Amino acid sequence: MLQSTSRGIQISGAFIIISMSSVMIYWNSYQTKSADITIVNLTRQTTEISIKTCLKNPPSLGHFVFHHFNGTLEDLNNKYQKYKPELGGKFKPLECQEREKLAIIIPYRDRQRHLMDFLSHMPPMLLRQRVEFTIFVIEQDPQEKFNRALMMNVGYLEALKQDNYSCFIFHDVDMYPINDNNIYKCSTSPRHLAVAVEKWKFRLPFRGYYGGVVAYPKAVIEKTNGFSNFYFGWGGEDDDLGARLAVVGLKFVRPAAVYGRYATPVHGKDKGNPVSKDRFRLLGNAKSRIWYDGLNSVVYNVSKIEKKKIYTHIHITVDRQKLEENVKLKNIELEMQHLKSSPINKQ
Ligand code: UD2
Ligand code: MN
Repeated sequence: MLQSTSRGIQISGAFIIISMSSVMIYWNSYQTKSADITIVNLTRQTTEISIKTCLKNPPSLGHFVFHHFNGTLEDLNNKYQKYKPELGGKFKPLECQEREKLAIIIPYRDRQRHLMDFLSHMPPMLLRQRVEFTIFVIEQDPQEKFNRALMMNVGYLEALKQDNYSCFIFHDVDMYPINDNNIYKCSTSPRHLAVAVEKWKFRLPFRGYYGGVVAYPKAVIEKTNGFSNFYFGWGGEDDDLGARLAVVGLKFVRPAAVYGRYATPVHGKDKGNPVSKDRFRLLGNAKSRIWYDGLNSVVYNVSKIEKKKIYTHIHITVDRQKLEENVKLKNIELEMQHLKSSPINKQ
């Protein structure tokens, strides 16, 4: 027999209390009733079960199609109302409780059409996957050349000011997964999800390609000191990720190509994001910069945080000169510490 009460469900003598974090079964020796709440006096025997925890292999459609979206943000707000997202766009699966909190970080500038497509395409898939997530759009103001990896650092730091996210997916705004077995959750290793991208004829362009979409658990981001702050303009910053991981002894893992499929609209180069002339030079010493060029030296200014109904939009200004000075200072500071702690100086 299954009987609902205001606090729980009674099943032939066993009482299940549904709490936020777990489901506890208490085998009761006797019960009393107070007001409309059943109070259960418990024996010592308690068993924790996980029927409320989301499954690792949620129901899936497999292949699902990307459609361009022609509506407005208001249309999407209405469409997603049934999922009851918290302000700022924190979505939780309705059927179960997910342990991992995912922040999707989108480096962004002036791609309204792509953003609307992203916001239309992603939440239904993520909710089918039973992911608890928030989308953070990190918009770099127009003064300086676009810096994708810097926006990733900012997104990580700013998301953590909002909640204790444990998994971070750094995502191009113009990439749309088309197989929902490509699960948007973290493992202990960093994951490169964009394995078969339309733009690259659904093949990896080269083995060490880490563009588009990557998933990092928090511990890995801390280990690599986030991402480099130096890649202004297009290119290089994705290759830099691989170099950082190699320094800390980690490698990307990937889903099977049949899952990691993405639709990509054709687009030109953006005005504020010319091909970086420095990228090969920067890649040349990427491994030695990891300790001082990253989360521990990033400088930026938050000009506005907009908590929208279905996502959070953060506006950032970057003073390139200040940033580069700070990174250099961090290098000097670390070298001084290193010298101080070297055996010769300790004598
Ligand atoms: C490739 C990679 C991308 C990145 C880039 C080099 C793929 C599928 N993607 O993308 O991950 O490594 O090369 O930087 O291979 N953006 C804006 N506004 C701008 C410029 C960029 O929002 O003005 C953002 C946006 O999220 C975009 C991303 O940066 O998706 C990458 O820029 P892109 O789309 O111009 O570069 P693309 O397609 O060559
Ligand atoms: Mn693109």
